[in-house]
Amino acid sequence: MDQKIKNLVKAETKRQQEQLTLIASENYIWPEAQSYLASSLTNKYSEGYAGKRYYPGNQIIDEIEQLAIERAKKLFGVEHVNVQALSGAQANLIIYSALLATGDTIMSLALDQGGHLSHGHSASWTSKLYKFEHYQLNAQGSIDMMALAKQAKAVKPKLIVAGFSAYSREIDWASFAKIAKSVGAYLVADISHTAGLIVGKAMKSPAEHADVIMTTTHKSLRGPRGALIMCRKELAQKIDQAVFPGLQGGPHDNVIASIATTLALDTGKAWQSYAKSVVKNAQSLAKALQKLGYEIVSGGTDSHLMIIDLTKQKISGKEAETRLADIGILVSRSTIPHDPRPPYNPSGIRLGTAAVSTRGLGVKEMQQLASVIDRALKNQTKAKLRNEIKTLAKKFPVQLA
Ligand code: DSN
Repeated sequence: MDQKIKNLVKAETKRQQEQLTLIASENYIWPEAQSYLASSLTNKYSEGYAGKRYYPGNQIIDEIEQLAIERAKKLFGVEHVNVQALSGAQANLIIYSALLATGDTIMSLALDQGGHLSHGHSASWTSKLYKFEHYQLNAQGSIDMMALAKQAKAVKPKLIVAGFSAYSREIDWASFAKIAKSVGAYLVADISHTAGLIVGKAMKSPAEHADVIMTTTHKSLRGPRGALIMCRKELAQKIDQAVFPGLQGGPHDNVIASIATTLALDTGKAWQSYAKSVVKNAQSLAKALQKLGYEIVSGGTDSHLMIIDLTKQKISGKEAETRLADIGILVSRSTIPHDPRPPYNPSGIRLGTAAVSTRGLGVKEMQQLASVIDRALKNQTKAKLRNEIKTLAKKFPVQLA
């Protein structure tokens, strides 16, 4: 037995139990879905797709992958699904490579406005392969659709990415589709953050508007770390070939089984009520923080997340992240629109309620969290606040393996 690793995993499990994560991209995997990650499926090689593999012994793997695909198709209301992409950043590169030639123009939201690294940030390989033109948020922190339409006409992109990592509002999928169509561009919806809320009917779906939809599976969906690429039938072959053999080798079959189970669990009234509680909690937390004098980018949220602009408080995002982590609340530093500070030490923090809602915290606890956050940012006694968070976490245990 590797006692060192065993003890470290035990310590991490205890940390997760005793702290509260408001990191918007984190959640707790369904315990049953987690169990399949450690199954015999991890031993198998299965390059290719059901019925056409490059290794023998894949009849059962075929059935598992087909189940994951069928469940995703039904849940998201899409025509074709690839379940093999290993992560979100990888999946985005796969999509670009499937639909574009290198050097083609992509329009997306820049990282400092809420986009993702793989949406063409200069540090991401995506920006070396494609030409990115970033659209902007307006002064209120929402997407300026009029400006976007004008820009699209001017730069004539081949692809437009909508769907973000640090943007709290509903996305006008129909207008995005109209703009993309008007310039002959593909519309790609990156719903990595909000997929669980969309299938829980707490947010609008891009299914009838986007050419391709990408989501990671470990955020609001509560699955293992992985990704789904969904598209219209006509694009299926391009996408599948870009995954394998284009950019990946053997799929992680243990993860695919775990994704299949996750998709079965993310259904029905119970899931819808979870999704609603995530949004309700985010809105309550945002309101409570506003009452305490904090500025929320765009004035609120329609989703699980919010960005707090700490300029007025004269605390950097990194400093706020440290102060809160010190008392057992995890948030992530975040740029604010048109941030004068760099991404490593930006002007804001991003908070999300998916994980705390999984633990069962509700509106009442959001008021308490807002008050603790305020007191921590005002540097009140850490020991007392740490204790308050530990007690709250203990009251809402989460099933961890
Ligand atoms: N790291 C994820 C997030 O926090 O949004 C995206 O990759």
